[in-house]
Amino acid sequence: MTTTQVRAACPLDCPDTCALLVTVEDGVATAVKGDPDHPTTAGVLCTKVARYTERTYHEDRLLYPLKRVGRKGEGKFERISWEEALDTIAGKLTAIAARAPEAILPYSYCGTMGLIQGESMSSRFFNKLGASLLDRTICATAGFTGYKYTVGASVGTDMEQFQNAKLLIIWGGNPIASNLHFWTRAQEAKRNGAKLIAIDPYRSLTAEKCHQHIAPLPGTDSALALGLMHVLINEDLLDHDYIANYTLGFAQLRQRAQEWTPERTAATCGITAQEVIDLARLYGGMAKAGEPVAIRANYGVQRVRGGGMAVRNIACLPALVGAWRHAAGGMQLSSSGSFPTNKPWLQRTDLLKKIPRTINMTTIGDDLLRPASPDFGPAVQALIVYNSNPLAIAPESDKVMRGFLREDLFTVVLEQFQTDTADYADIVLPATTQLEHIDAHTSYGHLYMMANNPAIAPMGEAKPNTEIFRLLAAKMGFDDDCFKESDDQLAAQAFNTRDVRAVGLDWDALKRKGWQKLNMPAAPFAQGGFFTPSGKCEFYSAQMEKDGLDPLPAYVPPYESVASNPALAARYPLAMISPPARNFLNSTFVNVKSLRAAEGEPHLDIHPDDSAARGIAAGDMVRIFNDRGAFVAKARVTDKARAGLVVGLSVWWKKLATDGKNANEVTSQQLTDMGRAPTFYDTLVQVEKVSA
Ligand SMILES: Nc1nc2c(c(=O)[nH]1)N[C@H]1C(S)=C(S)[C@@H](COP(=O)(O)OP(=O)(O)OC[C@H]3O[C@@H](n4cnc5c(=O)[nH]c(N)nc54)[C@H](O)[C@@H]3O)O[C@H]1N2
Ligand SMILES: Nc1nc2c(c(=O)[nH]1)N[C@H]1C(S)=C(S)[C@@H](COP(=O)(O)OP(=O)(O)OC[C@H]3O[C@@H](n4cnc5c(=O)[nH]c(N)nc54)[C@H](O)[C@@H]3O)O[C@H]1N2
Ligand SMILES: [Mo]
Repeated sequence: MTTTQVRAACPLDCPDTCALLVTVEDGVATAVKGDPDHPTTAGVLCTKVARYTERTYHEDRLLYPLKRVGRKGEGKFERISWEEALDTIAGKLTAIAARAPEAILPYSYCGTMGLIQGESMSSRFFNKLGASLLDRTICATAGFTGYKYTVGASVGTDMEQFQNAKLLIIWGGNPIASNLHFWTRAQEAKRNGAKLIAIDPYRSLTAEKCHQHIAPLPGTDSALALGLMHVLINEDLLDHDYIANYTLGFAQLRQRAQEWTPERTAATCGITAQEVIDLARLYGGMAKAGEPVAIRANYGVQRVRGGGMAVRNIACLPALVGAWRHAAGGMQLSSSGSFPTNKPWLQRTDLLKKIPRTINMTTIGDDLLRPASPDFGPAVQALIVYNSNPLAIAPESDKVMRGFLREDLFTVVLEQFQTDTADYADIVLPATTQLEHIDAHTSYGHLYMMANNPAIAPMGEAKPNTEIFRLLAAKMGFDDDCFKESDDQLAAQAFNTRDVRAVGLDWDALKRKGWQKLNMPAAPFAQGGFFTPSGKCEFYSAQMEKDGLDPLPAYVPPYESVASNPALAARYPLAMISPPARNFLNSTFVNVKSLRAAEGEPHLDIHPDDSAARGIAAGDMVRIFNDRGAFVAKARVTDKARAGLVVGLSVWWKKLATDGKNANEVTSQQLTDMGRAPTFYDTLVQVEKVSA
């Protein structure tokens, strides 16, 4: 028997991007372990990825191309050859492109975060074709935009510093579930005497383990940040030197913050004024005493109407108190902006003959149902889905489903499994997993460039995304040289090695080692150097004004809440959020039996007051509904959900859920204040017991 160890990288949409060691015995991957030498992975994997071989060798893996033989959505397919599949697709796309190439739409997100199996050959293909562009907003663009206005780029505290912080505010994140290796460092900080505070409307696994939990109403974080500014300014818990040298617009901010007394803040957020005052005193007081105070801000605050502003307001706090002076202070939203990549070359944007229209992936429900019009252009006639499961993850699911049901829509799905979305395909193409293909990775939580070596041969007739688009390009007669580049050639040029942060990077060496840290200063903004137009932390943003936004930190109320929409709340009085379940990764892994067993079945956490008022007992099946739709879950009566809030951990595969539906039946397609992002956690519902 020959046994080898292959260096790989976790492809999942998670900040941790772990370095993996894959054990291969006679061509079979038998174990996936965390690389003990990689400083952030430190030999530890989450339960999901520790089971990556279970997923790879799953009996339901798609191994051959399929064509639909039943009705759309029914899930009846027949095996066909690659030749037939590619001929069918190329024929359809060529005919549609001859009339209107923009009628073709790619739909993809982060099934893999790889630079190569994500958007490289696929983008080249769609750019050459002149297909519609996809605005990839489903996750992070609200906060990204708010942070960019304020700080300039997605750069922040290095996660390898957090163990040295003395105060850690975990704001809208549940790292025990979704950022495990940060949590390891937070615990180390705790052992070193740090105080941990969670800000989350729900007592998540993480909030439960922090010293303090502050539970504001969903969508009110921008107000909470303003209230904190009020106290910091009025009690002079400021770093005047830092403000004078490295920030812009303090005088205007001071004035704005006066509007946000602790009492007004408390009333808006549904917390006490004392909580606002105490948090500000602790944060500003410790900073003033020279202690490192850090904020780990995450996605929980972004999935509401004011999601962009919430992140912007939070991002003002470290500059006010001078927390950026310490490597272990400051704030991390995402480290993605630290990586110098060659995306324009990988994606060959220069192949575009003109700039096509852009369709927002968040509003795919509406856009698939939209007829041709001068405003919109042609109706979508062909949809190519890869690295995504829109039937499960996109909001207002009933509309998404109705769009996918259109008989005149030609749908191709590249997948590893027969997902809810694959059920609606005309052609399904089998895709390889991370163990079967090559890739290069950045991270949005740490600062390492990563390489993924293939550990095993492709299963069945599965092919990497890149290869599928290469073959399609050849079928369609695209003969540019860029369609001939191999994955290894692409990966070798994925990083910009002329940039100081990646200088000296050698792809072959990276493949052997697995990872290499970016060359970056430990405290990125200790002496200013923000990436904004002014080079300062912008409390006042002229760019926001140009973009039609309030140039100062402001409160943007939710679309749907008791306070902001009483008429709607009269019918649908409960706020619903649907954050990630620990054992799933968005909708990935829901079909892995051991992980699904750990989650059980779809649940709804409901406060005892709210369940009692509705005659609901623990374990009852309940129907959660609003004007957009309904789904069923099993009630868990618990004060983890504050009164007025219900929580349905997500994202379930519909066909594996109790009633064939999931939380996205009730979420809306309304967009955030900036970044054109979804508002998954800005949803009012009513809940009733399901009669037997
Ligand atoms: N196990 C696991 N890990 C994951 C994922 C997964 O599905 N499962 N998903 C990955 C992806 S794609 C992402 S984007 C990240 C997301 O991971 P996180 O950034 O941790 O974000 P969420 O899990 O969306 O939300 C975190 C917390 O925000 C709270 N929250 C909801 N609304 C609000 C609000 O208005 N204000 C505040 N302060 N808190 C609020 C929720 O109750 C939840 O506990 O995790 C990644 N990691
Ligand atoms: N209600 C609610 N909805 C949400 C969220 C929420 O918190 N609540 N979270 C939102 C967030 S943060 C995000 S990021 C989105 C995530 O939405 P998606 O990015 O669509 O994520 P997944 O549901 O994990 O689906 C990814 C699919 O890609 C496939 N895949 C993986 N690798 C490959 C590959 O190499 N090739 C091909 N062809 N396929 C591959 C997987 O099998 C999987 O089915 O969901 C959003 N939806
Ligand atoms: Mo996400």
